[in-house]
Amino acid sequence: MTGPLVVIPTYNERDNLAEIVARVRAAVPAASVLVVDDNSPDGTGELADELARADAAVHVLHRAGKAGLGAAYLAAFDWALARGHDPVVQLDADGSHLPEQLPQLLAGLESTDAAGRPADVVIGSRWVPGGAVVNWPTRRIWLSRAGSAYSRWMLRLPVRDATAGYRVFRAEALRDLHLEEVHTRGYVFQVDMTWHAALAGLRIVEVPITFVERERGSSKMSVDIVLEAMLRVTRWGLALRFGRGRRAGAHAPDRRRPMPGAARE
Ligand SMILES: Nc1nc2c(ncn2[C@@H]2O[C@H](COP(=O)(O)OP(=O)(O)OP(=O)(O)O)[C@@H](O)[C@H]2O)c(=O)[nH]1
Ligand SMILES: [Mg+2]
Repeated sequence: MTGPLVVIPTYNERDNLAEIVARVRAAVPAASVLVVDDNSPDGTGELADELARADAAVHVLHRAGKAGLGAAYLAAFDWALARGHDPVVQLDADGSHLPEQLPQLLAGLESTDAAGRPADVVIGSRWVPGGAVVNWPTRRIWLSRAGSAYSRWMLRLPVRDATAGYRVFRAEALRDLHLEEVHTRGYVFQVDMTWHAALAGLRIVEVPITFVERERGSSKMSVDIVLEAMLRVTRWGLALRFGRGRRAGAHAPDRRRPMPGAARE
């Protein structure tokens, strides 16, 4: 059981799940799906089980309770690596990430740089030329752009959309980026993963996507989440500048392939 795995974390996505799974399976028939449900009270987990019974390429990881997006993904990465899946895709259940664009993201892995190096990580990006956001209020656009710009500047990240949630990782990249050092569990997890990918010297490529605001179900985004992200990024950025060498807890500098512009001491 190898090949690509699309991980879909869910918390109360009963109205969205069946459609998104069907769209993923239609867009990339070779890809398996792993739904990671945090014991959603609305019955998303039971629905996921039904979908898994109907399609052998659909799997479900049930978790005890809501522990955050990052925790769900870290569990999913272990699951994927243990079973030999490659690459591993992150995709929201709410329809914001179009499965129909997944072939473009997967193709991004093969795009080479001047030295002939393929990508290790592909980010589906709203903020590169060709990227777009549909149905977002202006204030949400600015919040996202500002968050990305701040993270980019603070952590010297080589990406425009540091908070994006639509991503592809080579299995090898997940092994190289020191997941055991990723301690965030909320949405800042996405920035944390970008930061660790950069620290590990991985080649990150951004592919433009059209991001569509959810139509059904409710957002789990809150002021607390935004504040947590700002605080963490500020702390990491300060440690990067003024700490002794690198941020506390960062892994040893075994960067295989140093990347211009990547965060470094
Ligand atoms: N397993 C799990 N999934 C989660 C958790 N929090 C959010 N999710 C899922 O993660 C994905 C992204 O969450 P959203 O609520 O859409 O967050 P968002 O896209 O930043 O916010 P909106 O733009 O308002 O939708 C969705 O598929 C959620 O169901 C969690 O604690 N555990
Ligand atoms: Mg969403």
